Amino acid sequence: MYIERKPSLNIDDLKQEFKESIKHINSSEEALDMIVGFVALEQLYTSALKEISTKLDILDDQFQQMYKHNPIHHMERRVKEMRSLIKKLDRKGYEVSTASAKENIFDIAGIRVICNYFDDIYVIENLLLKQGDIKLLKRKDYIEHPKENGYRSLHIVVTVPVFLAHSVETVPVEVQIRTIGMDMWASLEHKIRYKNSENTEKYKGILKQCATDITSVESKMQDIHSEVFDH
Ligand code: 0O2
Repeated sequence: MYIERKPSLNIDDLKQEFKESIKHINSSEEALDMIVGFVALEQLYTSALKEISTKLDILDDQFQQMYKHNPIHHMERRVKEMRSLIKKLDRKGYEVSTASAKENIFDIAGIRVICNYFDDIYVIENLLLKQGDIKLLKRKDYIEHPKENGYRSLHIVVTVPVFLAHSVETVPVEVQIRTIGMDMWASLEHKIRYKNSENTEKYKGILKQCATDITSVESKMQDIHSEVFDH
């Protein structure tokens, strides 16, 4: 099952909001070129997400067939909205252009893989990275090294070739792999942080405790599952 977040676009709002960061654009023709470029970029990264999703679906299906177990509970995927992409380029001091976005931003296409058990995370990672057309660009293991606030998840950025009518593009996709418990924690923490910074401080301690409790429950569940079903 996929949960897909669709980007929305309003050109007048964008012009107003990003007056400063796109002031190097002199004519409406150049502005139009940039918008067309960003739309093409969205199409390209959507295609890369489809390629990665299909690979993960196939692995999950084969696991079910071989071991009667689905490592993947569900997946969520999204292409970064143009507004967030421009904001990120701006925040990091990069030029606001499609060429700069392609060169500098690695999470334009993002897929979150929610696994049933802890071990499934590394099974999925290994099987994906073994594929000949997949290259690993970046890896951050926030499970082995959780963040100070309690955040846990495995992040990898991989490239996948996308075959177009007249060219082949190598496109980066950020894959976040985590368990159901880690996902539940991250969703609540993200919601609180984006809604209100006062609450972020207020719930910091309890959230960190929740992260520890979730880890403990999930590792007990993993042990039971391994004892009963691994042979
Ligand atoms: P969204 O809406 O999820 O896309 P960069 O990606 O360049 O900003 P970096 O250091 O490579 O920087 O990023 P990192 O550490 O790989 O993490 C980026 C994404 O991981 C975030 O995306 C979140 O989705 C998730 N993440 C990282 N830390 C936390 C955390 O403490 N709590 C939660 N809930 N999620 C986290 P964005 O950009 O925030 O937004």
